Amino acid sequence: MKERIRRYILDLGVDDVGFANVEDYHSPKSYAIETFLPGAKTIISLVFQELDTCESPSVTIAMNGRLDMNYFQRSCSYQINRFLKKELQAKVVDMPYASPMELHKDRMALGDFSQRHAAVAAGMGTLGRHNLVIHPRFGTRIGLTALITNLEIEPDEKIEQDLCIHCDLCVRNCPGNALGEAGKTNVGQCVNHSQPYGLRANIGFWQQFADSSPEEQKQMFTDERYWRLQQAHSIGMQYYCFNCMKSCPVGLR
Ligand code: B12
Ligand code: SF4
Ligand code: SF4
Repeated sequence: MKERIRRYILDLGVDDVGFANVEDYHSPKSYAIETFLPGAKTIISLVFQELDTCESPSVTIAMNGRLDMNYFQRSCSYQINRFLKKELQAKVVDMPYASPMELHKDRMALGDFSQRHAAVAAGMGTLGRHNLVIHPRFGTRIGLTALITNLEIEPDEKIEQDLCIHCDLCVRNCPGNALGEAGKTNVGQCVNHSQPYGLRANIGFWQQFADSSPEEQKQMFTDERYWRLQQAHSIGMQYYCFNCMKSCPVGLR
């Protein structure tokens, strides 16, 4: 059964797949797996290579490549879910790449489910100095997603070797100095650079709007800042920085 599932997934064009027993998923800050699927037994972790667009000096092109990957990844998740249900009568849920996520005041920038912890548990890589998962063949330039099922599938072995070569290029190339402390990403400093038109900027805009005269408010709508906020909002999350991904030399050929 496991090989049949693996073959189906790889034939879709997914770059790699690993299986983990739900008991081997240890992400203290995310919700218990049972809250997503009662009776869950296995996590299926999917790896998608990030396009070379992430290297583009144009952040628009970099983000466009990310969106291409996201659309493909969503389509694969849907097809795999349908396959497992139709062919193996399984219960399956697809776990979000990033959003949607439950939003609570006491859970700032926390996913309901941690794709990184799932990938590490499923033998898809190890954590690097940049706090991202490094895949043995593709390095850091990967996107992660997962499905959870009630099928019992033999887990893959975890990778024991440290794939990070500790060159510190990610730390030095972070424009926000968000990786200064090992094992911890400074979320505020990262967000300022990677999502300059995200929720924080949106709140700032509307606060200023509320304090402005009617004439100033009119001008605010003709400002590039407002247009960028609108575009970022329509995309969902528009990233302006990919430096920690693109500066990591592991897996580059
Ligand atoms: C919220 C979020 C963010 C937030 C906050 C991140 C954060 N607090 O860690 C912000 C906006 C800052 C962010 C930034 C980025 N993100 Co982000 N993000 C997420 C998201 C949606 C949730 C992450 C989360 O909940 N983290 C909080 C909890 C789980 O973290 P934690 O328990 O505190 O874990 C930390 C520690 O526990 C520690 N740790 C200690 N021991 C261990 C052991 C193991 C096994 C692990 C895994 C971790 C770990 O490392 C962790 C990182 O600080 C995930 C998708 C998902 N649902 O998983 C993507 C995700 C992590 N992001 C991703 C990426 C690529 C980015 C960016 C490069 C932006 C971009 N251009 O795409 C930057 C990189 C920042 C960095 N170097 O850390 C990818 C990572 C791919 C990979 N190769 O690993 C993910 C998995 C999206 C995806 N589906 O592919 N992100
Ligand atoms: S995405 Fe950019 S700002 Fe955020 S940690 Fe990576 S390099 Fe730093
Ligand atoms: S850039 Fe160097 S230090 Fe950073 S994660 Fe990659 S190998 Fe490790």
